[in-house]
Amino acid sequence: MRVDLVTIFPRTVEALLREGVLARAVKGGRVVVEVHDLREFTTDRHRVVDDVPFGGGPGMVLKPEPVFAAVEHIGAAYGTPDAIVVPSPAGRPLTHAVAAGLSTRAHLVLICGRYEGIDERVCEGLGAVEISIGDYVLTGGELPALVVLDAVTRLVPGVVGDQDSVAQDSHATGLLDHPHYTRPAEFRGMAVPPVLLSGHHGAIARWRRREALRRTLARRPDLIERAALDEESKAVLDELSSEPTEE
Ligand code: J9T
Repeated sequence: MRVDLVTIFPRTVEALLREGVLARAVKGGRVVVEVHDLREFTTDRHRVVDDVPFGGGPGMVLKPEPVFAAVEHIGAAYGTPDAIVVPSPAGRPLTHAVAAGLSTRAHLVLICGRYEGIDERVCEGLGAVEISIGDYVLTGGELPALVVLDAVTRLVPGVVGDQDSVAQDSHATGLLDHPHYTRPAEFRGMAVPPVLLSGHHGAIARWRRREALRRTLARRPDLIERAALDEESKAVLDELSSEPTEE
């Protein structure tokens, strides 16, 4: 996968890309990321990338010309991208399904906005899709662009060593993940649930499913409504619904 990221903070983004799983993916050669400085695509002496909004109001809007120039430069050098993503609080929510869809594309462009927003003609004229990482506003598109990049690249085969762990993650299954424990078996008076020490794989699998359902019911009941549950999970859920909740 090739990812071109356009930002007015190329050095900050590059520093963040040098660490962690993302860095390993990049080093392993499965994902190639190039960071582009939006100001390089301005034509005026002051390298201005924003302007006041038509119609008035607070804040500044990212101008369309440098963004189009950056995307055209990327297209000329590396071919037309398969998707152009603009992180925006007004976008469609980033979900596992959205990340999985993007992870099958060979070439992505991420455009980081600042200010109040990006001129609407970027999305209209470039066919860019706006994606939100949650119901809150940030000061810039760099962190959400890296969130999108992280969520997408870890689904690219070979980026995360153990694909089984990726398949069982929270949200990949449609439910929140069950709790995890490691040694010691008792820590500061808190014991690991005995079933996990039993070596009984069937019982462990049932406990994990029950705890995943318990958490999802308590924290994200909206996910329960959408999850495709088998009959056994539905029966467990009925039991849990009549138990007092702790969370
Ligand atoms: C400037 O970008 C944002 O504030 C942003 C982007 C993506 N998702 C959000 N929830 C916010």
